[in-house]
Amino acid sequence: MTPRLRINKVRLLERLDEMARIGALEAGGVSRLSLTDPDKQARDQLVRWMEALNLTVQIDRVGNIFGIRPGQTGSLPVMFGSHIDTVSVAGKLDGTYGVLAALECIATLNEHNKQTLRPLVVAAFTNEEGVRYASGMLGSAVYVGELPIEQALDMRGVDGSRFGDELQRIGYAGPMQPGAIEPYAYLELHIEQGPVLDRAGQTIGVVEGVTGITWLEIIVIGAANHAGTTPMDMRRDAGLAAAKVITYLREITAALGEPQRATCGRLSFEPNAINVIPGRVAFTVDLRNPEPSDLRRAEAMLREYLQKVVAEEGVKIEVRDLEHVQPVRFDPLVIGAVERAARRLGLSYRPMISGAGHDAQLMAHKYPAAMIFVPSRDGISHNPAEYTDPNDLAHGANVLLHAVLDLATRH
Ligand code: HGY
Ligand code: MN
Ligand code: MN
Repeated sequence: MTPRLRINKVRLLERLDEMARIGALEAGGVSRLSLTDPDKQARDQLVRWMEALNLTVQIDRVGNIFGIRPGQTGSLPVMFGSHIDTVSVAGKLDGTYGVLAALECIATLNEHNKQTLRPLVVAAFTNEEGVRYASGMLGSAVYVGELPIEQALDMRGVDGSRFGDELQRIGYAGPMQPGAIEPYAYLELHIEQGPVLDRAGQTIGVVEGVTGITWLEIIVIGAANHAGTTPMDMRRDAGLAAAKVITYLREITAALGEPQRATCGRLSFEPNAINVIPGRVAFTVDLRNPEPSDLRRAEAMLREYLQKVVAEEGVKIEVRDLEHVQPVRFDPLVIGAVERAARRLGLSYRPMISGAGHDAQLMAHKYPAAMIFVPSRDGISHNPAEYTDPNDLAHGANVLLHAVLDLATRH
């Protein structure tokens, strides 16, 4: 075990800055929705960096990108990475940090000419965020066989585009069968995106599991009508009905208590005119809980309340299931490698459960996996104000390096 090995912080920060210039927004932050041109540019940049590090690059049929470094044996590889697509107005760290830190680990091993027993594979999964194609963690879900490839390729984006066509357009419809590389273990380094480490003043999150996620789209059908002439008792106001449901989300979280979360993130009115009662409203609900039975209860409470609103407001309501991701508990062997690395590096650490979804959550459904967190200042993420102290970025990358070495040097 080469305990003194450390990543090169300056090189990591330079790559992060270079990647943040791709899809940079005037007002700050980045926007690289999956399969858009900025996503393509970021993918091209990643592939160039992988090739410069002598990694063999493989692309699979849903655009997942893998950089392979041979081991001294042909045993199952240690895979580590994350995603480089972003939400619509993002910071520069969510996902990208985990992929670029993985590259930095490879660069460090190369320059010290350090071989590992097991091959190493750096991974970047397609469409983790699910903002354009509303099935988050799509690339990893296909990878572990939970989402059929054809269903993924036929998926329609919020902009009406077809996933498979966009993948072809940007040149990332690869030949490799998703799942062709079976990892011995999968590790993902990620910013926490919440306030726990920052508040506790601790450096490393040894992530032991990830919350469950339910994404729904709710369509309310009422009757567009005149805002002035229509008496209040004659309305079928889809806007008011939607507002009641969105407000009810707080009653669900109050009833279930922490760590139940409920969010309406996307809403559209039709015809969206100041003097017309909305005839149709579409909005999303994001429910989260690490306890499967509580997540089911939250969803049941919501569906029951929808019936109440239908009766009260004389509207019709349709519910579209966008995504149901099971909560996971990670593998003790991989968690142990993370904890040993943090301890050896003399870093403060704590066990945690992730409130954000991650590709590691899908990978854990099939392979031993775990995650490493570093603090997010004020717990902010999915926002250009997302920030992690550069020293913490380096600490996280060193924990990744040593956890990978721990796993890659064992039979
Ligand atoms: O939504 C999530 O939790 C993740 O950021 N995709
Ligand atoms: Mn992420
Ligand atoms: Mn995210």
